[in-house]
Amino acid sequence: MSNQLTNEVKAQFLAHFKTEPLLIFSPGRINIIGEHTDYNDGFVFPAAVDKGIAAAIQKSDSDKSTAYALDLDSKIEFDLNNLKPSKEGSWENYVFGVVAEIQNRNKVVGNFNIVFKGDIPSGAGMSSSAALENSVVFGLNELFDLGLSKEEMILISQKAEHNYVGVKCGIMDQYASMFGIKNNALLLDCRTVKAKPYEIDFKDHQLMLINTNVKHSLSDSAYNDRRSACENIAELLGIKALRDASEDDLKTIKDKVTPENYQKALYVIQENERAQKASKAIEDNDLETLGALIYASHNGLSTQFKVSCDELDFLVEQAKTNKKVLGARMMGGGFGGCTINLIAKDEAQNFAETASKAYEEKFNKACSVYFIQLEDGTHIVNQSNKELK
Ligand code: GAF
Repeated sequence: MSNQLTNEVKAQFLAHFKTEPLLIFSPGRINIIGEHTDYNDGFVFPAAVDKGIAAAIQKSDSDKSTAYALDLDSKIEFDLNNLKPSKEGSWENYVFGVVAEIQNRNKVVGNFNIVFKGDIPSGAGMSSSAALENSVVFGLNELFDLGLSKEEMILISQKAEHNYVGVKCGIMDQYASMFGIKNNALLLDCRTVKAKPYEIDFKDHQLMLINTNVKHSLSDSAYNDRRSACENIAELLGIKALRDASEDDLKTIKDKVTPENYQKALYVIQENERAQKASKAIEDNDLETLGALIYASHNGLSTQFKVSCDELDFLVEQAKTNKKVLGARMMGGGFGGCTINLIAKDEAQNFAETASKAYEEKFNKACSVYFIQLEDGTHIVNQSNKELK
């Protein structure tokens, strides 16, 4: 967690609203494997990280509420009794959506002020959206004694994203951001919304992210299209979700779906198996197998599910040329953002440099490398910036 971020939002809050705020830190996430499986009721393997959103929040006596996005230097005043989604792509939809979804649960939120800032680059595929939603719902729950459990809070965050942001996301991002555990990844069963923590210590290997620094447009609509394609195939199969299908089941409807959608469903079924196999590989400390599963995941995302892009494919190909990278794949929704790499510690710096150079030569723009720590989920930060239990 960045103390600097927390200090900054606190200072800005005091300067603008002259009262002591409650400070929240809500992390972004990585995902080791299990991509686009969450909304198919399947398994995912995310972890909260040391990058996220710091928020300063407090009740207000005014008849309006205010949200201030420090990164964008954008401030908005709004009426809690008249919430509607703003235009598509507006940051305030994350805040409005959370408040509206709390209200939909017949809980009463009074006026409040919030100042927030993050250190997750937008479009990196590290869930800055879920981090923001969770910081808002967590803060409001504290301030207004709403009595919401963490499980309820993440459902509110997810609904905000569905109904105000327009992305029909699964539950992975909100879950990982809220329930993250330091030094652990969480094997989350998205049907039961229960996770098993796995301590991550790869000894002489580590995880490293490389951000393509691109986010191709239409990614939200392509995401929603993928989700409906999966749901339609589940319906054809007469099952609740693709999690319940085997490859043999899928063959029975091969002539009823397009070859493209068939491949997408096949990818989901296979990825769901890979996520579970990955947890076994981690238990056995079998990093070769884990790496191979990660490469296979990327191959499926790129050639079957079709959510990769040239920049991501290029970085994964670069990884494959280096024997010390055991696995690499695109991470998150796709169409840009980061690759996640499982790499020997003694090679990380060298690969970061060679991959960055090759990327710049190929695309004429820079990528960014992140070495991340796995951290706890959304929490209150006390005034001396020590985390409260
Ligand atoms: C995005 C979504 F928000 C998640 O729910 C998940 O589907 C992910 O893409 C793909 O695995 O981050």
